[in-house]
Amino acid sequence: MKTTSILSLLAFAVASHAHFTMQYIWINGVDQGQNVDIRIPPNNNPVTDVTSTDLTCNVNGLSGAGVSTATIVAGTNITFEWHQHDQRTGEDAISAGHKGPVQVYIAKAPSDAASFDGQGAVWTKIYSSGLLNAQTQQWATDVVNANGGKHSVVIPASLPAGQYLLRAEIIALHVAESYPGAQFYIGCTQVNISGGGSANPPKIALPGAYQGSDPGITVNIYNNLQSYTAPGGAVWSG
Ligand SMILES: *[C@@H]1O[C@H](CO)[C@@H](O)[C@H](O)[C@H]1NC(C)=O
Ligand SMILES: *[C@@H]1O[C@H](CO)[C@@H](O)[C@H](O)[C@H]1NC(C)=O
Ligand SMILES: [Cu+2]
Repeated sequence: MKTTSILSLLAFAVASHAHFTMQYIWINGVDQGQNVDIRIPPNNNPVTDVTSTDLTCNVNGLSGAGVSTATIVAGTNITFEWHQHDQRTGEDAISAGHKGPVQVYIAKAPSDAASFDGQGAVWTKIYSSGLLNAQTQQWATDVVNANGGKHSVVIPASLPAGQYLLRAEIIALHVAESYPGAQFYIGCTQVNISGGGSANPPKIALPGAYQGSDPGITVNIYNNLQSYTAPGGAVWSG
């Protein structure tokens, strides 16, 4: 093969596997603006080491110094919106080759959300969507892509009032047949929840709960996969 065709193949491979970040939140359908209330990572690369503190809130995500905190009431519908680059149109929101589950976790800060590092068993899973149709191999990521990069969660009304980190996660499994391979895209937003109740939901640690050997993390999705179990356990529905 000529060098030029190798180079164009490489360029295609890079372009078709471009990465993405969580760039907007919407509160009950109202767009809050780009990167508002969000801990912004330095670039759109995924995290691949499930033991790294980058798994919590992406690279540089252990502090929210200088990041604003949204004020919401319990029961609010939060929409997360992801993009490959600093643009909302002109390309796939998340590149179509990235197949996998979409999950949302929430963790209550001991004091304010901006100073919370999210370490320890503090995270409750409130949303998970994975392999939606084994026949057509439709994944949650396909729905996010078709929906302009957006997916939503309703904050359980029974959560106690207080400040929280909300962590959205998309796991891309296109090169996950060996570990490390699965790509963790993570976006954290800071919210101050009023109203609420007195629930004490189950909690896991991130990092901590995920293992490289989890069947939802090391998996070949191109072998007629019939079912998929996302890492992190069951969804708590409030
Ligand atoms: C949350 O809001 C989005 C955007 O407005 C909407 O598409 C979605 O259906 C809502 N979800 C629920 C459960 O209300
Ligand atoms: C959080 O929201 C409550 C209720 O709206 C408000 O009283 C409180 O001042 C807020 N805290 C911060 C730090 O914004
Ligand atoms: Cu990518």
